[in-house]
Amino acid sequence: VHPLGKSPVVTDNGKTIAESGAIVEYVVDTYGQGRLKPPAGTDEALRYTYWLHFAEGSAMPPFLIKLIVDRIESAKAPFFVRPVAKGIAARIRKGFLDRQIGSILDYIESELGKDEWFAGNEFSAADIQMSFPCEVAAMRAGPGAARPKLAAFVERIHARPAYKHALEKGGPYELIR
Ligand SMILES: N[C@@H](CCC(=O)N[C@@H](CS)C(=O)NCC(=O)O)C(=O)O
Repeated sequence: VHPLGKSPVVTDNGKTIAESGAIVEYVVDTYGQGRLKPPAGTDEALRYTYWLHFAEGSAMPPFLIKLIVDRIESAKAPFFVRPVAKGIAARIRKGFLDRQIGSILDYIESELGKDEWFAGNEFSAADIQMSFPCEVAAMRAGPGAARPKLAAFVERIHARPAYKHALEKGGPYELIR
């Protein structure tokens, strides 16, 4: 098990690998047989690497901060602390978070307008890695969201037989609101 106790972690051939991006790269390199990754040296390969890192490096952190800020706001606290906590949470949200999340989602929406998938018109492991932040975003935005391309991307991911197979094997999961 990983020392930080986080998921996902996989063990394969005596090697234990943590960090979703590293796991995806390991699986693609070990079992992909050239699939799920654009050929080296192409523009698509550059986009592939970019989105593979963007998912956990840039897209997820603001959502994590939002989760913490939401928790601070709803945490049990003595009555005289509560307004202070709420005030701080509101300032972080208004002064920073809403804008950050909004611009990341607008950016993803416009990028998804270029091609069917993140690294071009072929499905790749970058889409697998981006599916999690997009799913979080779509869930928070709710149905009929203002970002239809992002919502459609999540639907395309969910419709893939491999995604359904993974759910059958691993069981359903629930995202924290
Ligand atoms: N950047 C890491 C994030 C790992 C992570 O934070 N995983 C969450 C679940 S999605 C977790 O294990 N949280 C439990 C904890 O932090 O104790 C990755 O991509 O693998």
